[in-house]
Order: sequence, then C-alpha cells, then structure tokens
Amino acid sequence: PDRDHLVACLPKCELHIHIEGSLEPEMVFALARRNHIRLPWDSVEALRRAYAFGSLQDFLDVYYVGMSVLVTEHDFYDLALAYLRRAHADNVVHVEMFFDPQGHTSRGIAFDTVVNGLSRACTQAREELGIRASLIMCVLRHLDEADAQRTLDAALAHRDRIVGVGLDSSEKGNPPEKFARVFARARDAGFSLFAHAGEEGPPDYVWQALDVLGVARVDHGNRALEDDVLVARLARDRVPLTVCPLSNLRLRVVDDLRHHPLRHMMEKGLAVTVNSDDPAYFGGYVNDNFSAVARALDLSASDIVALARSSFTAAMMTDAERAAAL
Ligand code: ES4
Ligand code: ZN
Repeated sequence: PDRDHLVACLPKCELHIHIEGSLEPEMVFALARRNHIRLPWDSVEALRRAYAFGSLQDFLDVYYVGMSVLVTEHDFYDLALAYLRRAHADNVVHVEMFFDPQGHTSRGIAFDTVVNGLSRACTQAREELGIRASLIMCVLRHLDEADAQRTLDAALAHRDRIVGVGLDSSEKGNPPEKFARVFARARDAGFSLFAHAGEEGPPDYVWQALDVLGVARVDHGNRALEDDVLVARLARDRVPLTVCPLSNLRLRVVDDLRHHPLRHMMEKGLAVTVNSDDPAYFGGYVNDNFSAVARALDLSASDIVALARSSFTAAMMTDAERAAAL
C-alpha cells in the first residue's frame, strides 16, 4: 500500500542495530561450515524454530551461540557488508552500528579482528554505496566491571574507528550504575555514550542512564512511560529513544503491536526513532519495522515522515553532514 511505499522512499538513519543480530540463519550455517564449528541446531529450519522467545534472556541465549560462528576478520567484514547492502536497499543513508566485543573476545577472538573486519566493511560501503556507517562498542552488562574496563582499554587503541560506547545484554539485575566508572572513562576519552534502558528494566534504570552514565540517547526506553517526571525530563532535554517495534513484539515487551507505546511517546513530545535491533532474529529490517508499527497504530503519512526526520535529528552528525546526507 501507499504507506509502505512512503516508508521505502524516505531516507532514514538506523541508530539501533546490533551487527551480530543481523546474522541470518543461512549465514550462521555457512560460517559454521567455513570455520568448522559445531552448532546445537542441525538445520536452518531448526535454528528458525529456536526463534520463539519468551523474554530478552531467551533471545540472548540463542544470540550468543549464533555469533560464535564469527571467527576471522573476513567473517566480520562479510557480516557487516551484507547488513549495509540490506540497509542501503531500505534507503538507510547513515548507520550507527552496535557491536559486542566481549561476545568475541570471551571466545578467544582478538578485539582487532572484530574491529578490522567491521570497519573495512563500513569504509567499503561508504565508497561503493554512499552509505555512512560508524561503530559503537557495547559493554555486556551481565559481565563484571573489570571485564568492561579491559574492553574499554582495547577500544582506546582504536579510538579513531569507534565513535561511541553503549550498554546492552541482560537488563534486569544489571543497572547502569554498575558501569559508572567505565562510562566516566569512556566520556573522558571522547566517546559518545548510549545505554539500553527501560526495555525490561524499570524507569529507575533510565534515570541512571541519564544521570549516572550521562548518555546522549536511550535505547528502547519503553518503560520510561511509567514515570511522568522521567517523561518530562526526556522531552525537555530532547533525549532520543531508539525504539524497536518488532523486537518489542518478539521479546514480549509488548503483547501486540497495536499496544505498542510509540504513538504515546510521540504525543508526549519524545524524540523517538524506529529501528531494527536484531533484524535477523526479530523478523525484519528497518522498513519492516516502520511498516508494521505504522499499520498497527494507523500512523499517518506525516507521522511516518516525522519519524524518519527524527532519525536524522537523533543521529551523531554535524549539521553539514545532515544536510549532505538528505
Ligand atoms: C539486544 Cl534487544 C537487546 N536488548 C539488550 N541487549 C541486546 N543485545 C542484542 N540485542
Ligand atoms: Zn538493542
């Protein structure tokens, strides 16, 4: 329909994509074969059947096994280039890409291998497709502070190829304040800061992301709506929320897309953007997320345009870069 055509035509930024979450089942099996890795599933179909998640943790358990097929620099390059081609087909012109170094270094893969492969794909995609792409290193919050500090040490050696530091993985029981000192060091090093908060965790975790970590954006932020004072703060400071509708549906953060809070967020003056999170696992890339939520909430053409425009406002771009990209 018209709505899907509009979604497809609009230029967009993608600000919440975990590159390891763009690993499609076919590529999981192809890389497992290439790297002689045994998987707990015996076919692409069996892996797809494992994508019935009851919670964030159910998903993460599959996600960390899926990414274990990534071994060489070439694997990381292939992964990122495939995603950037797919994003380009959706009229995405700028990507801020999360990656999870500890999901790889914990398996004996060098930090350099990961960054070299991902950044080479970003450079090539810019040259060949014109799409801009930058890297945001995420800290796995279920691991301890010392592990996060060592990961930040490794990132400092690649300061020119990593623009930011984020916080992801199992939210409940792992509040942002656990990483206060890591984020303080990251800030001093000049990184932009981000954190997943209010996906499954309480509004207090969103407060901590803002006031303890000092993030520039909140990833998800759904549960901020439970706290009116917090909503007023997010609106006043124009703190972007990177919302991921199909992720929220598949991880049961919402029980039905018709109950997704995106419209309420817009009505409350929040700077919301629409993103894909882990597109290979959640059933769609960025245009699929726009189309599904627009249909479920009966969003107007001007709502859709506002969401696409908002992705540029929320992006880490200079005004000159924004003008050039549009
Ligand atoms: C994630 Cl949806 C989500 N939430 C938290 N951490 C993540 N890592 C990858 N996807
Ligand atoms: Zn995420």
